[in-house]
Amino acid sequence: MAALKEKLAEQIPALRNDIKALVTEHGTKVISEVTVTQAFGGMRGVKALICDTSLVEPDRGLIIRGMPIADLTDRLPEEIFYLLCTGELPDKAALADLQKEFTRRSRVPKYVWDVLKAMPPDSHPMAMLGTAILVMQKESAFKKQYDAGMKKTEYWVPALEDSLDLLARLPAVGAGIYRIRFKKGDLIGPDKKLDWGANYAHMLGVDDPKGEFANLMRLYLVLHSDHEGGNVSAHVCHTVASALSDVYYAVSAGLNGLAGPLHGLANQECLKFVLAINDKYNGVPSAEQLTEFCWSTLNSGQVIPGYGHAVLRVTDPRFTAFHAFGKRVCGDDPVFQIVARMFEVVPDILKEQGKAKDPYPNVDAGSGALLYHFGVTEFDYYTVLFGISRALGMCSQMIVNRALGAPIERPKSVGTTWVKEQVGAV
Ligand code: NMX
Ligand code: MLT
Repeated sequence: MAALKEKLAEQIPALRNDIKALVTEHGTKVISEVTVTQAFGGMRGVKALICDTSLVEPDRGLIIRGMPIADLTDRLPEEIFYLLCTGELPDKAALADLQKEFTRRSRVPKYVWDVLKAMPPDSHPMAMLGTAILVMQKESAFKKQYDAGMKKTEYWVPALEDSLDLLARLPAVGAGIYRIRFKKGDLIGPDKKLDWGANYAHMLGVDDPKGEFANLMRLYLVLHSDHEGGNVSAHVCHTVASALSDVYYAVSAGLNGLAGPLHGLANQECLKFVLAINDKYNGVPSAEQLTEFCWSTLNSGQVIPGYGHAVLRVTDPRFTAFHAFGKRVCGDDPVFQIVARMFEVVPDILKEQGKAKDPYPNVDAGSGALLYHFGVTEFDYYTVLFGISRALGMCSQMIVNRALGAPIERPKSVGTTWVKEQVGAV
């Protein structure tokens, strides 16, 4: 049995007993309430979802299984996946075993390339990613075993199988989408000696004489891996999976949410914004010019992409990690310098405007400038990178939820009239 599966098999009985005891002993206790503002306001802050893979603290940001993301930036994405699933970093043998699993499962079926090549040439890369995943649904081990008859306690096993298959193929699928969609030439095959992130970098075909692009890809894939359970993509994925839809259906659904400009697409919007500034001022603007640009954006009713967050109330530590990477690798690049100048001026502007509850940069504020520096200038592509990383989180959440027997999601909705009656507003 592979190391990750063995570790999960060892942990799951105790986890199940723990939750059973918690619900039996404390099931009627109240952990959150819902106000009218929250019900009409996107359920912000309502604590009604369980996610044990990671937590987002408003004043600290992402914490994966008790470890702040800032302490994990030198790790490989594969290690993060193991950590998300089990709560422990893998030892050398377990990591090598997981990497072997990914290599063994990495061949992308030819029909995926046929479908991608048949899509309209101006398809958005996120539509291509979702399609590529959905078209592989017929491979699902979960679907096959469910149809054959499977006990609920076994659900996590084919969910893990499907997750490993999907994650193993995603770097090749993502790189293939880049090369097909932006006419970069033939597909580049995997190099079996490389780790998950470096292999993705290799298959994209980006010139990387110093290996820094591979480093950026590893960092990128670590930083975007998970962000607890309430963000749009994780929540959608969980809801779809709760109907016992398999990993392929659930992850592609989650990615459709990630493709929205208020969520993962903000990284492409952000670079668009930075390049518009670069064009307008013919390079890095002064603080005054940038302030003027931001105010005209806000006054025309648009958001400043890459700033604000539904949960965070401090600079996103994932932005801090990208910023540090940029300072080290491309501090003199004007596009990076615009991102750095925005970090100096935008929080004060948003504070003065007084609308955004979080005036600080989020993960999307700086990642595009780094990709741009390495020649990945097609910013429509950026959310695919986010999505491939976030598949680590979506899959690990699903494996854990299957293990714990999470039920079908079905909260109660009410109408506006009911709310009015409830609060005495009629
Ligand atoms: N620029 C301008 N206005 C903003 C911004 C911003 N960056 N962020 C929030 N606001 C506005 C927001 O539109 C809302 O206005 P209104 O009352 O007119 O509807 C008001 O401030 C209050 O919003 P918040 O409660 O602070 O934010 P909320 O939790 O609703 O939304 C985001 C969070 C992330 C959707 C929001 O901050 C935003 O639109 N940011 C820009 C897009 C972005 O960077 N998204 C990426 C998020 C990270 N990710 O990868 O998913
Ligand atoms: C994420 O990484 O999913 C974003 O920061 C959005 C969120 O957490 O709501």
